Amino acid sequence: MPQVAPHDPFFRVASVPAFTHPLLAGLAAGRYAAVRVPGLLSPERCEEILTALEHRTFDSYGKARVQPPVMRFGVGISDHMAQGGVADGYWAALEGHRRAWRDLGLSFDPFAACRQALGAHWPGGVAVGRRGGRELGDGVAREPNQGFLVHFDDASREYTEDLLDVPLIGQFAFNLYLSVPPSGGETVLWRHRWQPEDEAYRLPASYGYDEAVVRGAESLEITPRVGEALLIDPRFFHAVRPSRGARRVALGFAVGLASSGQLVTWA
Ligand SMILES: O=C(O)CCC(=O)C(=O)O
Ligand SMILES: [Fe+2]
Repeated sequence: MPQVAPHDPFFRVASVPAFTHPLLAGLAAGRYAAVRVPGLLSPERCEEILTALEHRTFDSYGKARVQPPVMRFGVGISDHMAQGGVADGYWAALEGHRRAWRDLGLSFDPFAACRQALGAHWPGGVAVGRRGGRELGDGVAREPNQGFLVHFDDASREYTEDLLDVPLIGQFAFNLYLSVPPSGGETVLWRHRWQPEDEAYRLPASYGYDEAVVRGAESLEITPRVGEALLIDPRFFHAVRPSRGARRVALGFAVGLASSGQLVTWA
């Protein structure tokens, strides 16, 4: 008899018209690995942002840590981590970030629109997270044309103390795709969470791991569409495959489920 790989019925993707209360609760509880909402932003709104970004200079994430390079427009907190906390430079950089996004002259606030859709049905609502009373970054536009290595995101492990003023009881990663390539650019998730033995696979000084870290684990692959929002549980190891033929640009931010019941975002 041929061997059929066992499948976890909860390691699945929901594709739905809206971020409903049960689906967000299900994602936090581990009954889903990801939730996709096609058409969260209209093609016109995506195009408006892309056109505004077209002639802007993107920065790259810290070159030592992020190889192959990932470009971004806006400030991300991962470049400002210091001794398990947040470096002062983050707050200074955020002022430039707010100016840069304001100077795009968009007819709407794209991160506010994403937050609104994310929290529309969530009883506790959604807000940009705070640290020491100060509001964190609202999001970045990211361009991982050469992909993201296999990695996971977990603020509870990355920071010594609570990152935000409210403790988190769950975490998600939010992406809204503005431009996708005709081939490549898939987001891959593995049903594997970090365990101490995995450190043997960490690439030196990098955010990423050798792909052997997820060998044998069940996986699922998502091909993003323009205007679609994807919410994943980022504690599952995940990666983005290299793009071919066009830019892969997404709005992104981290989402925490606070112990207060509110959803809080940061970047
Ligand atoms: O671009 C994506 O689809 C996922 C990027 C990622 O690693 C994240 O959002 O944590
Ligand atoms: Fe990630």
